[in-house]
Amino acid sequence: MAIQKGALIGCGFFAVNQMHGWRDTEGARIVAICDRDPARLRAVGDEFGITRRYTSAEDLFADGGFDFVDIATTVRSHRPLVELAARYGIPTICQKPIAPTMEDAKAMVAACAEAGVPLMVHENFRWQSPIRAAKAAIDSGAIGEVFWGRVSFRSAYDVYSGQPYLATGKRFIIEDLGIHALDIARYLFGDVASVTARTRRVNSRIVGEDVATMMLDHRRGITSVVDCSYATRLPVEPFPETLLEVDGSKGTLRLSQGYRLHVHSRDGTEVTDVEPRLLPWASPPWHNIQESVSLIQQHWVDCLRAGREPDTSGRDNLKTFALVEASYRSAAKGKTVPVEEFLG
Ligand code: NAD
Ligand code: 89V
Repeated sequence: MAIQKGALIGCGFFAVNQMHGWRDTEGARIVAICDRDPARLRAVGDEFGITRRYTSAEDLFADGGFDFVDIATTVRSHRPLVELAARYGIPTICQKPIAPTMEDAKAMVAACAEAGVPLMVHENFRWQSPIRAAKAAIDSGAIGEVFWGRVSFRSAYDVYSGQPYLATGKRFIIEDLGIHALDIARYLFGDVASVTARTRRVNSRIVGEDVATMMLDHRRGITSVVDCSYATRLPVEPFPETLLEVDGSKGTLRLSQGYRLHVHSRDGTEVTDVEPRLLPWASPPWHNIQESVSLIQQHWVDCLRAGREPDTSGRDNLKTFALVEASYRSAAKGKTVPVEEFLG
């Protein structure tokens, strides 16, 4: 099988994980990188031995010589870069959040569809191995028919030092972190009809909300609560673990802190250690997220080769992004918001 050659745009904080992930990915390799900041371009180019370096995405695409592009820039540049890739007919991965608005997100998905190029959103949290272990346990039928769930991410970890832009945006935790938890809720419990949300800012040094609670009415009749906080000081800091509670007709599932998966059914309680692998380049506590980067990137290459739509395609991700939009609208209006308002 031919190796898929990739280009990566945006050599910042998170892209380093993606570059490590690409080194591990079977069937792909990065041949060119781009960042408008020459210092960041040099740092990543030198660390990963990439000699083709660009400070302009237009120049990168004009030179070509790659089969896909991985866009790892922050949200404002996602639409122009995805549309540029579509104009060049290049299959594209775009980091989350897909866009700042639903209008932009839909335009990006439409541009790729019209150009006939695959678009995957780098929505990696559902690729975390503890989340996949929980999904496999639910799908095994061990806890029966699910009727209630909770996806929870509560922490006081200083995310602002690595990602200073998180402190400055009008929107914060739902758009940046809640988006992952909302996607996990969709992954585990199915698509959502309506959302009721409440938000708060506890940390006065940031602009956006750092606490959010969302109640989701899933189309399959399941109710779930998605809650996230960066203002929650706990005796043992859980960052970046997403915890789960799932109740079913025959039992319960809990993914608790320390990567412990409890499946309780009539047969008893099984407790499994589902801590993710520590990849050679990974550094705790980030290893959970870092492993999921490798897994989603391998999924991309496998889908590209098989001509299959990725699980978190642009099309699929509109349904997750609609939950973000619905949550902000619900919190602003103090009302339950139908998700259809954003997808129609
Ligand atoms: P960052 O600011 O550290 O890096 C972004 C880089 O992109 C910068 O170096 C900047 O110069 C470059 N850039 C921006 N626009 C560009 C353009 N038009 N052309 C070329 N270069 C451009 O940001 P980050 O923390 O690495 O975040 C990047 C993205 O990754 C964000 O969308 C963020 O939400 C996402 N992210 C995802 C995860 C995850 O687990 N999936 C974790 C962290 C960050
Ligand atoms: O996913 C993200 O974009 C990151 C982090 C994992 C720290 O929340 O901001």
